[in-house]
Amino acid sequence: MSTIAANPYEYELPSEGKIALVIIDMQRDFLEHGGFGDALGNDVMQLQSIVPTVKKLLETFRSLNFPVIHTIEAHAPDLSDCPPSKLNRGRGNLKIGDQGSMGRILIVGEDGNNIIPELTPLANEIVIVKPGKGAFCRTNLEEILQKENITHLLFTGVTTEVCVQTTMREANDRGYECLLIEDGTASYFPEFKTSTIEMLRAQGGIIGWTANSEAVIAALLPQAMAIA
Ligand code: C5J
Repeated sequence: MSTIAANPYEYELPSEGKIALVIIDMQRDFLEHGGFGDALGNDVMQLQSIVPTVKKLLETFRSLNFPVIHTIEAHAPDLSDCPPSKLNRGRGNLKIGDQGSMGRILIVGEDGNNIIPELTPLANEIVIVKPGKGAFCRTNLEEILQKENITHLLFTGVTTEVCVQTTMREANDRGYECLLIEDGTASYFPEFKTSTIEMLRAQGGIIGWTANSEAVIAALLPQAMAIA
């Protein structure tokens, strides 16, 4: 049985099901000036540092022909999928649906809603457009995972304590074996990232595991040799 060196203990790679890389919300809205993150008063540069690591993980999964799932937080142009509780929260200088420098904030199809160019999905990769923080809420993600026989999920993306953590908790409750890649996730608040990592893996891995990208890649590459 192959394992990833992880915390709180080794993470076993699946012998029957499949493992997928989940890249949460690496979209311009959160990583660039003029988007939703910026409108809420955050320093978007905090999130840029993980781009090379996520790209390396993405390239590793692509080289192995393993499934990749990208998510995008987005709403319909008429905001019919955006509850008032979300729309009216935050009190930033722009609200969801307002016109910003990259188009309407957090609206599907607008420039700011695109995944950053370095991580643009390939045609065969799964893209989940989600109106909530969690990727299972009002999407067909669970159906896709079942259909593809995906049982193990490795999480990257932004922001650690909001959409990444919410999705990992949703996945854990649905029975998926979840691991958060520590250097593949970022927050506008570094201390929130640290706390999230600690709370997810506490109590013997109550929500799942954490590991760094080097350990993940080191464990996966021999799989490529086995496949070849
Ligand atoms: C937020 C996200 N922070 N992707 N979204 O609103 O974490």
